[in-house]
Amino acid sequence: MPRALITGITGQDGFYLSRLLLSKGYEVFGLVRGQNNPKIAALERDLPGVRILTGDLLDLSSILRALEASAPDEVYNLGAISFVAYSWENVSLTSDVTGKGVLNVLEAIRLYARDDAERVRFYQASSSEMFGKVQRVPQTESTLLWPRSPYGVAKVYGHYMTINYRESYGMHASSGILFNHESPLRGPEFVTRKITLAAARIAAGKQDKLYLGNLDARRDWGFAGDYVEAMWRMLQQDVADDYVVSTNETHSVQEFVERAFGRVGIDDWQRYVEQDARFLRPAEVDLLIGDSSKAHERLGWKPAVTFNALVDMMVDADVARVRNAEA
Ligand code: NAP
Ligand code: G4F
Repeated sequence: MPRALITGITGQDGFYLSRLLLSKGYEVFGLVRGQNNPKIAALERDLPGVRILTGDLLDLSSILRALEASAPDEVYNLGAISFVAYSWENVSLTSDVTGKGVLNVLEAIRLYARDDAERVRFYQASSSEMFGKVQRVPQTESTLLWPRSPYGVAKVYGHYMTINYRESYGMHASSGILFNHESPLRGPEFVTRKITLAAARIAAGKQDKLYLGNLDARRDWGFAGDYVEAMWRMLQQDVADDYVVSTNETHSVQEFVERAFGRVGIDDWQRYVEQDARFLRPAEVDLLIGDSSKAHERLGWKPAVTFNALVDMMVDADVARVRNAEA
């Protein structure tokens, strides 16, 4: 039975990846931080097969202990401070967790694996946010990185550190450059879930307005359930590499709003949506659109869920939550 250790298991991708690996017969270990983290109960309820280990990306020795306890064949580093807007308010913490945390995991694996560096395969959750002020459209694995947020800068550090450990020590370390991916489990601070939750609540008469920042920003949005399959496929390759994972389509925040409100029967969404300067960013990433040909050709991966199906799935889940008085 293969064994996997996942950091960030309490997050959106942690759920979908655990479920995928459990369905493939893996023994799955999840690193959870903090004392009595309330998310542990939800994890035990939703993914009863997962074995929980405590540790923090800021603490190399805790990662080393987790490696010794789980003896993994594969490590997926999904843990991060992942909310871009928050990264300007907590620059140093974001750099430590989202950037240096990657080094801590790589170094812990190197120390743990000793003279057999390839023994533990490593996945780094890199991000299209690294392209920032995009230098080429669409973005590929070789597009110049130009991050526009402290989060993006930290992810660039983690990306290059992953490549450096692969080149320096022969580690099987891959970096997945994933474009935005969403699901009904997306945190409500991210724009997609903020919109779908508001649409459901407004339709039910529980909310009056939705306040948003830049409606013109464009993203390449896919479904998280599809994207974790690409992570796993990367670690099944004989040779580690870096891959863009995207739908190769771009849509504006406004298009997302239109579709979400239309799904709950509201065509005049302009009556409910207002721009609020609090949600504008010091530096914006205006346009993201990926070219995932390499993942398609080498991993045999392509996304199944379309933009419209994704919006509808998220709206329907929030309508059900509102109906059940969960939101
Ligand atoms: P998420 O839902 O925000 O989950 C982040 C996870 O990181 C949570 O489990 C969180 O734990 C954990 N974490 C935070 N600080 C930590 C620390 N100091 N030590 C250990 N764990 C810590 O993120 P996601 O959407 O699943 O994304 C997964 C990864 O992919 C992240 O690295 C993200 O930056 C990256 N990524 C995401 C996207 C996307 O569109 N979703 C795109 C590209 C890359 P708590 O629950 O305890 O806070
Ligand atoms: O949903 P967002 O906060 O996601 P963002 O910044 O693109 O980051 C997400 O995707 C990255 C991959 O490219 C990940 F690495 C990262 O961890 C995260 O998962 O914002 C999307 C867009 C932005 O342009 C933002 O300015 O929506 C715009 N937006 C407009 N109004 C808003 C709002 N974003 C948020 N969160 N809240 C608003 O009210």
